[in-house]
Amino acid sequence: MISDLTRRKLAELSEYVDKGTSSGRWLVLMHDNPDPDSIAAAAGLSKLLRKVYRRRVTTAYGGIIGRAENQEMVSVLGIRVSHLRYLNWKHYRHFALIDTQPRTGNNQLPEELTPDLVFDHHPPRRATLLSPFVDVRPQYGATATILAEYLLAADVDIDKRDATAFVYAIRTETQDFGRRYDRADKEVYDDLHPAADIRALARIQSPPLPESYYRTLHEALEHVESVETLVVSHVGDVTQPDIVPEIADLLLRLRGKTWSFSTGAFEDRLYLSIRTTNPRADAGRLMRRLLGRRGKGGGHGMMAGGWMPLPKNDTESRNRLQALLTSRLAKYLKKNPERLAPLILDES
Ligand SMILES: [Mn+2]
Repeated sequence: MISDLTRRKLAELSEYVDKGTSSGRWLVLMHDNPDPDSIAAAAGLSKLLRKVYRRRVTTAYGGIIGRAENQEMVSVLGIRVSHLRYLNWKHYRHFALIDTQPRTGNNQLPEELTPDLVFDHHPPRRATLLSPFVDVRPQYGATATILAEYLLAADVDIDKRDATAFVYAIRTETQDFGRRYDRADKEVYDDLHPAADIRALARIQSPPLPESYYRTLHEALEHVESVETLVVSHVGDVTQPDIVPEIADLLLRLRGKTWSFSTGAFEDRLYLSIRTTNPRADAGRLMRRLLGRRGKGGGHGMMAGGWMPLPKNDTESRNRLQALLTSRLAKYLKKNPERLAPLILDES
């Protein structure tokens, strides 16, 4: 089940960590607003560094763990993660980026720092190649799959909590294998599923939700617009940015629609999310085109995310920006933005 590629990369990693690094502290850094994939993968890498290479490791993130499900995952599984605001970069000798890459704009690694290790499944970027050890597999559905393979190849014990985290990561990241995935994702999933805690999984999947969740959802549903197969909704200030992709996912399930787009404001940024059901599409490229030089973002073929600065977050200028982005996206998708019309949801 463990591919030759993983065995080769593990040997390369051992060579690098054993001979190319000091015994100083490691910082394993996830992307901002970490999702289950980055949380499980980061926990996996931290375990590998501790158990196999006897290194001292801190697992960290920037932004917020926003979704109730993700907070539940961390607390139910007792995963130890620290927010960067409580850490000092100077205390760390070595750095690893996980489920993200240098200069993507979705992690807090300072630009002048080159990470020792990069593990990811997003399309490879030029800045990543400067790192001494890189394992980027864009064909994989989840970064967690890569790290699970390393632990298996290194014969590190995968306990019930680890197995649960990996299973949940692969499930959410591939939307229960409804999205693009590699055979490796399915193999790791099938291998670890019997060891996972199904009660914990159930709790993680349906945690209590805050009122703000329903409030934002209500606002989003009140403002749905559509032209042909594109469906769009924008909201104002949100209490956590992860609700924006959640809205895009929900809209994409509307019958007859193949593209969805949502945005929402958090602090001084407008967060954007694009989803499509078209497996041949390149949502990441569309997102970068939409953001231009003003924002940062990217993604895979069928899903993409990003943000742009909101210098003025008053309702009027925000509305104007949201309308402009919608009409631009409609044009990219060869749909007439003039024909964008509200979707009336209360008609029976
Ligand atoms: Mn991921």
